[in-house]
Amino acid sequence: MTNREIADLFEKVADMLAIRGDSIHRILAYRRAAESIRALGRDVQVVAQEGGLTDIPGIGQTLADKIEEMLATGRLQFYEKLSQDVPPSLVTLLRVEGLGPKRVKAVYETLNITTLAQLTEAARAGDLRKLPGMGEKSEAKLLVAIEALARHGDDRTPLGDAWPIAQAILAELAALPGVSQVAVGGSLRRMRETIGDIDLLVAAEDAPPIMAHFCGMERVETVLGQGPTKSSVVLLNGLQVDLRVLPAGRWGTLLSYFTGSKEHNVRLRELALKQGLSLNEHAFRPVGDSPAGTPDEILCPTEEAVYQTLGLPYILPTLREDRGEIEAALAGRLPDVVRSSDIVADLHMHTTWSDGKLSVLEMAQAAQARGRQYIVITDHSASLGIANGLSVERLRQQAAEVRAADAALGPDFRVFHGTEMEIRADGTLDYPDEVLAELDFVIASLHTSLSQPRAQVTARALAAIDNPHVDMLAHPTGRLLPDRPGADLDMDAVLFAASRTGTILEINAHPRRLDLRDSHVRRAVDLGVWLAINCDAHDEADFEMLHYGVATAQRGWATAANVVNTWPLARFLAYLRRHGPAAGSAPLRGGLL
Ligand code: DGT
Ligand code: CA
Ligand code: CA
Ligand code: ZN
Repeated sequence: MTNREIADLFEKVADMLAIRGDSIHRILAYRRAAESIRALGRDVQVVAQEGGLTDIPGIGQTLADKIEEMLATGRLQFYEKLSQDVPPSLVTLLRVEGLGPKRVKAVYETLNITTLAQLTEAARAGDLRKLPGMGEKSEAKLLVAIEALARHGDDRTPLGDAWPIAQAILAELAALPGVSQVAVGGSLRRMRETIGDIDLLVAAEDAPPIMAHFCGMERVETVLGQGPTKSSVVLLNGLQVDLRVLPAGRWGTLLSYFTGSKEHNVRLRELALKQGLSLNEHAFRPVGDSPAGTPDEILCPTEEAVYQTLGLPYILPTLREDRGEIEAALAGRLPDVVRSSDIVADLHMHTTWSDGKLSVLEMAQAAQARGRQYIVITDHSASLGIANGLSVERLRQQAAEVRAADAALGPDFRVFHGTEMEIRADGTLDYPDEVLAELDFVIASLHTSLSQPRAQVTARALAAIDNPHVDMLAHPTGRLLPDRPGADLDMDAVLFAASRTGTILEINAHPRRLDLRDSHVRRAVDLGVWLAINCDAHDEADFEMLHYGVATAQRGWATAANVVNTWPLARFLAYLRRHGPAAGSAPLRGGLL
C-alpha cells in the first residue's frame, strides 16, 4: 500500500469511529496519523524498512503495527472488523454540510441508509423529516447541501496543502547542477484558494538529468510521462506535479505561459497578434510575411520583458485572471496591491487562555520577532465551549496579563486586549455591551449554526456589525476549504453595513479559510470597506500564513490603503478611539440596505 492509501484508510477509520461514537482521543489519533503520513515526504515502506515508523509525528507503536500490517498484507483487520459495525460508505455522508456523525448514525440505524444516493432519495421522499430532531425545514436544507456537495465536491487541493510540497520539490530541483532558475507556475503561483495540480518551472540548458531526478524522487508514486521539456508525476499523497524545463534565455516566456491563467494568456496572445507576433512558452515569433532582416524569434529571459514587448507594465501573478487587469494595465491604472511587507500588525490571535498553544507574552514575542509592531490578543468567548472560551470573569483577569505583556515589551511594541466573541445562534452577542466597552478591540465571529437560512444568518452578522462596540467581523462566512461552504450570507448586505459603520471585515489568512474570499475582497474594495489581513494564530508558526492572506487580498485588488493593519500605531489608536468613516469617500447611508 502507498502513503496515500494508508492515509486515506486511517482517515476513513477515524470517520467510522466518529460515526460509531468512539472516544474522541482515538478518533483524533487516527486523524493525526493520516495527516502526518500525507505530509511525509518519504515512502512509508522505506521508512518502515529502516524501522523509523514511530519517529513519524503522531505514530506510536499501535499505529506503527497497523502500518506494518497494511504494508505486509495490503489489509487492515481492525478496519474490516469496524466495517461490520459501520458500513464504510457512510463516511461519504459526512461530507454533506450539516450532517455530523450522530445524524449519520441515526439515518443508518433508523432508515438503513448507507449511501449518498439513498440519502437523496429519502430526503426527496420526505422520510428524513420523521427522524428525531429533524423537520421539513432541516430536510430541505439537507437537499440543498447535497446539491452543493455535488457542485463543489471536486478533488481540488487547498492552496495551503500544495504550497509547502511545491516549495520542498523546488528546493530539491534548485540544488541540481545546471539549474539557473526555479519557480512554481499555474494556479499555485496565482495563489488560487484551491489548485488542480502543481506546475513547476525550471531554467536549464540540459533538461534530461533534471527530468530524471524529478521522476526518480522518493515522494513520486507514478510517472505519468517523462519527456525532453515536460514530465508529469503523481506524488505519494495523490497530487499531480507537472515540470517544464527550458533554457534560461526562454525563462520569461516559459514562466508567463505556464503561470496562466489560460484566460489571461489568451489576452496576451491577442495583444501580440496586433503587433504581428505569436507568443508561446518558447518565444515571440513574427506571423506571416515579415520584412527581411526581422529575427525569427524574440527571446524573453524575464517576465518583465514579455510584458514590455506587449507594451504593458508588469502584472503580478495574483492578478492574472482576466478580470480587468489587462484593461487596467493598458490604461496605466493597475492597482498597487498590498504586499506582505506592508503588514505591521495582527489583530486576531489566541493564547492558552482559550485554544492557543502559547501564553500572551509568548505570542507577543513571536509576533514581534516577525516584524509586527502591534497586536491584539483575541481569545474566544464563553459560549464556544470546545475552545475553552472565556467567561466575563476570566476575560477581566486576562486584561492584567495583557497589560503586563504590553509593559514588558516596551514602547516600540504594543499588545492590546480584545476578544473573538461569538455571535450566538439567536443573533445576540456573547458579552454585554458594558464588558465590550472595557476592551481595546472587539471581533465578532460566526462559528456555530452556520447552516441557518440566509436571512437568519445574515441578520446575525448584521446585528454584530451594527453594534457600536464591534470593530471587526472575523472570517465572515466561516467556510472551511475545500468543501465546507460556510454561511449563506447576503454578502452585499454585510458589505454595505460594514461600509456604513466603518466595521472592518477580515481576510483570514489561514489557508483553510481565506475568508473573505478573493471575489468578496474585490467587492469590499469597490465599496470602500476596511479590511484586515490576520493569521488567527494559535501558535508561533501560524504567523507564517500571512502570505496566503496577502495573496487573497491581492487577488481582490486590495491596496495598502484598504487594509487597516498596514496602519502605523498612531492611526490605529485613533481608530480605536472612534471608528473612522469607511475607506472610500463619503460613508454610505443606511438606506442602501
Ligand atoms: P489548476 O491546475 O486547474 O488549478 O489551474 P492552472 O491554471 O494551474 O492550469 P493547468 O495546470 O492546467 O495549466 C497551467 C498553466 O499552463 C495555465 O494556467 C495556463 C497554461 N496552459 C495550460 N494548458 C494550456 C493551453 O491549452 N493553452 C494555453 N494558452 N495555456 C495553457
Ligand atoms: Ca496547475
Ligand atoms: Ca498542470
Ligand atoms: Zn480566531
